[in-house]
Amino acid sequence: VESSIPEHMREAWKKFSPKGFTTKDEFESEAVKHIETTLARSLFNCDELAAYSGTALAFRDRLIIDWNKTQQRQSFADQKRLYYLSLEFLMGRALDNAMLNVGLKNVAKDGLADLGFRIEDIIAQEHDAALGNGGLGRLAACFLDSMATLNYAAWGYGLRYRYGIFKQEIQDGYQVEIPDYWLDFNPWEFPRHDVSVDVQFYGWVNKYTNDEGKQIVSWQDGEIVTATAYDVPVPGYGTPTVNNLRLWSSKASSGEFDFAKFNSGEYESAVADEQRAETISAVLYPNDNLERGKELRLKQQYFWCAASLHDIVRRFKKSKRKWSEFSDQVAIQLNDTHPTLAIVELQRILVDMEGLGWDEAWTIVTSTFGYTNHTVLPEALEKWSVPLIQNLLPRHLQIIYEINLQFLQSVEKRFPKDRDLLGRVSIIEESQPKMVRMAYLAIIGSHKVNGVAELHSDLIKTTIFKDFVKVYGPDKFTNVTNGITPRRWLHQANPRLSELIASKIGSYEFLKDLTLLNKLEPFVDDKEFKKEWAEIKYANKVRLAQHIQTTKGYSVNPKALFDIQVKRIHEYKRQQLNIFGVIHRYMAIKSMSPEERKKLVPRVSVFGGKAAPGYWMAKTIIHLINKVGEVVNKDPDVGDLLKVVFLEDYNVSKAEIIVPASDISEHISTAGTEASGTSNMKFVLNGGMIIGTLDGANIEITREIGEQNIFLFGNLSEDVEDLRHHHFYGDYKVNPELVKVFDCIKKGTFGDEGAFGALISGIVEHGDYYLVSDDFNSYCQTQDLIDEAYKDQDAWVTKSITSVARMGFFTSDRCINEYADTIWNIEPLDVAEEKEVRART
Ligand code: 73E
Repeated sequence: VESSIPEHMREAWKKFSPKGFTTKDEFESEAVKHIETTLARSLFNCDELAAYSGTALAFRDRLIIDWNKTQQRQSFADQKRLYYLSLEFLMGRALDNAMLNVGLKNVAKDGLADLGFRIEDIIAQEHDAALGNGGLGRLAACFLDSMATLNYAAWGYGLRYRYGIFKQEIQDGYQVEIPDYWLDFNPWEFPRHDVSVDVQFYGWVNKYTNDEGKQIVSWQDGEIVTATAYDVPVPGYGTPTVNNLRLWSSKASSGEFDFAKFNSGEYESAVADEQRAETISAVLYPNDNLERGKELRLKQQYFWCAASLHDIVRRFKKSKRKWSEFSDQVAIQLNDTHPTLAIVELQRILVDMEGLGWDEAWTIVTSTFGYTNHTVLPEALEKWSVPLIQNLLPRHLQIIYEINLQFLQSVEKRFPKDRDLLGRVSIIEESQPKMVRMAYLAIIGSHKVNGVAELHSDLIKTTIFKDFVKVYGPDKFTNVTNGITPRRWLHQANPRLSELIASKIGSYEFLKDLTLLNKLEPFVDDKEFKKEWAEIKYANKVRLAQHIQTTKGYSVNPKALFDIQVKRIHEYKRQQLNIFGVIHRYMAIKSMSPEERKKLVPRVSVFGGKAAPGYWMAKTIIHLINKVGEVVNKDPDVGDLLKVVFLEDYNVSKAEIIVPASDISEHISTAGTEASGTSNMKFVLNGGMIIGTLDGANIEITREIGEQNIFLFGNLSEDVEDLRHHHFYGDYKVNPELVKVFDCIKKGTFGDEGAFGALISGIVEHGDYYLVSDDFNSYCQTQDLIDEAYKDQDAWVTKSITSVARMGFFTSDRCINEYADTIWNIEPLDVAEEKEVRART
């Protein structure tokens, strides 16, 4: 590794380079130093926020040391790297995670106690980094954790949004969105003002032949926006590896913010230019599983892809290797189609800027990229209008057409008689206006395409991408079932359970090799162990009940069955089925005698999740849940037997409280619609049961934990199409029990009945696309089975322990190793030596 410091002067550097604290005293000294100097506060005005800041800065210093070393080690090792391109990284809080990963949480806890603070209060000061919508963004965060923990040389590339996902408030039962400005104090990011890339938009394409007779293509006279890098350290668990997440921020390029404009009196227009540039990275689009084709979104996508690609290419060029070795050094994974323009951009760099021939360049491109599909929902599949791309990225549109031409010619050669096939696989949809189908471009530009759970990977091969299976053969398509990091979703969220498990199986090794959980199974009949297991679940429920008390202002009984559905609000996820089931239960209770009521299992139904601001039907579902809660929770006939709670502003840090507290969680999407789901894994790993459909990863969870340990219901994905058809053309009748629920709503039981009309008519009159009525019976019956099963607490705890013991497969470590072996072709870096050095010092 090169250095500008002469050899004989390096001793001084080495002597004084910081080692980082390891003891309680050293931690206190570092934290107090930061509070008194960096923050200019003192003993007399150090509140919890200042204590958080001091603690975070102390841990940050420690991370930076390992981070710098990791980056040096990775440059030196000169191995192939993986770049994970994702528009979303839903990281949540960093401090707790950093403390656990470097193994110094107890040191900090004791140190903070010395200084007069409780560590939980300090951790709770941190603002979530909420640069994502839901499962897709959180998956990216779990992947970063696993890649660092497994010592892969891997970088994340994303956008540094000034506003993450909005904060949700409920007013009068309605969702209200509040902007999430989160950058006031963010010790976890490092601006790299020396790392920037100029990105061009608009302009025109100039083609000419130069003096040597060579075809030159130049894209010129566009607007330039500068991308500046902000780096976030990503520590692995129990390893010196700290990887890098690079987020790009936009600002007007210095050329653009033109002093000439000032001088000629155009001050306002100069400022306006500046603002327009900054708008690109200003806000995360708050839509989950929905694409709306907004120009600014396309600008975000290109801005981020171009900056990342230029950064990657710049790093490769430093190695002075031949271009043909590019894909031996670089693997790029596309998290959904959002970064598909990276394919076009790399082709442009190689052909237009580096002068490679088209075919040579295209071979490099296709061996570099892998594409992960996360959804089959038609409204989520990205399509961009040709005129929009033509205007914003004129050269890229030409390249897309060229890619399409070459591809279609190759298809025509292999299937000369199939004219329809050409139309079906064309990147360009021949509509008015024409559209670019991003998923097709991503498939054609990648060497592997994967789905995120077995059923989903089968579905994409037989439905949306079936023509591409015909063209490429089945081997281009593969499955990598999603996973979650057990560090955050077990050890951090549920420390007592993690400790109990460690005490039984002898160590915390299971956090690095989750299959070791199977060592728990021999203990399923251990009375004392079962008692502690149940006590921990109860304590977690008490904690959630306290959270409900402080945020909602009413109490729920922690002895009741906690039934939880937290995820984005979406018709396909069917929160409406859940709330209709709750109303059904409410009506049943109302009709019972006091004696009958005594036999019931008390239940708390917890909902949480955000609706996209423009998704009116999802907002109506939130409204209904809240209105049902208002009525049920104060009904004296009901008392503790049923409570309905809508938790506001569901996010990662709240999930860490909610997930460990469930008895049952709901994963009830219409079969075939939820690609994987990942919270299903989190809930089971924390000892909760699932009520679910045969959809996404529920199917593999069932296979692993056993059918007797999950509550499945509903129609199968292979029957969905026929059922939908039947709704329109058969003798379709809404389930009579559901009709009673609708009548109850229409009577005005939950206030203004008109407010919920669309929810009902969608089912009764408009074909019930999500099969709520078809699945209602089976759903309610299964809920009854759950009540029965819950009465036998001993058998319930057996199910819980057995399930946890069999969840080893669902770690994101397994998932990342599969990507590394079958898609990226990368090996972990050896850090044994580094660990030894650290142990000695
Ligand atoms: O089933 C989940 C899956 O577990 C799926 O809906 C989600 O990705 C998770 C992780 O694989 C997802 N999100 C999006 N598409 N699939 C999406 C689409 C557009 C914008 C934002 C998110």
